[in-house]
Amino acid sequence: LAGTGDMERTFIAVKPDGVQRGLCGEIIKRLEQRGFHLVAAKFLQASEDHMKQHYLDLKDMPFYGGLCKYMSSGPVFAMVWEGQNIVKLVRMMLGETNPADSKPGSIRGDLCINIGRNIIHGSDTLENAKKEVGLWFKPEEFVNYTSCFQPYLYE
Ligand code: IDP
Ligand code: MG
Repeated sequence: LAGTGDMERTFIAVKPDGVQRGLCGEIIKRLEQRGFHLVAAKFLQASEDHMKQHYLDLKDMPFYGGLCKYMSSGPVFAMVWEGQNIVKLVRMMLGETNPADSKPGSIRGDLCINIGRNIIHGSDTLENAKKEVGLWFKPEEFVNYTSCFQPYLYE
């Protein structure tokens, strides 16, 4: 986006529990209302191998196998959003990994209860965001367009 130096992209996915519970719209609404800019999206069922790759950093955790199975058991809504400082801001919007520790007002604090069913993924660092965006999306899947809100969101 013109006139703004620190634009970032982050990878966000509504997990199978969030899709089943009909929360895609609510999650997209919150990201839109914050002012973030959607640049890619797709609705798919990921393979277990794909989820193992996505969660590779957690391969030694006891819940890794179950997590990857669960994440590939049903549809996910995968998206890339853009905005200034978006990686950190989205992590704040998500709340904590455990919904029980997430403040009201956050997505997990408002919409879910259990750590294994916490409805949404968001990249935790800019470096991981770049990896995840590349793992989930091909270059031709991005849409380039200018948001008419841009001069009212950024100085
Ligand atoms: P994050 O999603 O907040 O980044 P991570 O630590 O990266 O959290 O863990 C990835 C996902 O693994 C979590 O969102 C959650 O679904 C699951 N998870 C994390 N810790 C546990 C656990 O202790 N038990 C079961 N599932 C867990
Ligand atoms: Mg994580």
